[in-house]
Amino acid sequence: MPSSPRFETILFDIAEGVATITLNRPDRLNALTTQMSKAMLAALKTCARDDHIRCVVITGAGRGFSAGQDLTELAHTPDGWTVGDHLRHGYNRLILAMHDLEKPIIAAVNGVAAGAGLGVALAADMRIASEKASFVPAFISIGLAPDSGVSWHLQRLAGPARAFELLATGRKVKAEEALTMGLVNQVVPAEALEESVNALARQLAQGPTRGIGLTKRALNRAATVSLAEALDYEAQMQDIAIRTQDHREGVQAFLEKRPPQFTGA
Ligand code: T3D
Repeated sequence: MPSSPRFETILFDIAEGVATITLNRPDRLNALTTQMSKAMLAALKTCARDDHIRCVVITGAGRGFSAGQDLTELAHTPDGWTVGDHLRHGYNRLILAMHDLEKPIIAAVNGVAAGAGLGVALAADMRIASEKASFVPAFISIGLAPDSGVSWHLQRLAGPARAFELLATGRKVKAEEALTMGLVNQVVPAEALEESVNALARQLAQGPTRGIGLTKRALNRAATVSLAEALDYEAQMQDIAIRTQDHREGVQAFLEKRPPQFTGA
């Protein structure tokens, strides 16, 4: 079993095939610093490399998920850096790493997810929200346009009219409304969040990891191409999936009328 790498500002824990990244600045509602987004990116690279890790959970310590960019740091970008540079070196890499990781990512949204914190939550493959969670597209409240992939993800999840409304007004969306909008998969009582997420994460971590990764690739591709191209890409993914051990095990288990034992290979 691999040991868990140590980072400052985030906690990184690996157990039973599940890596948990906990944003860990609870007194600042886990507002994101440059150091923190670098640590998250390093943790995601470990998740990509390590075959023992078959599912990733991202959550926040304390009462918040993440309040987005730390606004005290935003005021102190290095000389000569534009905010665009900061985004290109930080959040853009982080959001793309989440998008490209061929393993499932669950955001366990324990509290408020604002600005770039909303971007991180929306870039996960699934969101399980505590009933205490809320979603705040905080950008416009400080005169900014969306970043961290929020323009891309929010309109795909909630539709363009709702995305515009939320991004243009900055209105807070509570957990139950987020569920009706399709922003989250499930809302659970705060005290049940950890167990609900753990159960789902363990289930995914025991699944056919390569098939799940190829599913993620197919969905990502289908979001931006024509039907003909999506069909062709599905065929390519299936050519890969059919050669996995887990495919063989799935068929064998079906024929033998027993539960499959997937290994991720
Ligand atoms: O450089 C770039 O890359 C640009 C990228 C920008 C991406 C972005 O994320 S822009 C959006 C940045 N985020 C915000 O503007 C959100 C600011 N925060 C809030 O609006 C509210 O805090 C929340 C709605 C998120 C939560 O409200 P509430 O009432 O539950 O908590 P609070 O009392 O406001 O916050 C608790 C503490 O956290 C408080 O500190 P204190 O007074 O107890 O010492 C507050 O100042 C601090 N905090 C909250 N958000 C941030 C923050 N500190 C620094 N940065 C924050 N973003």
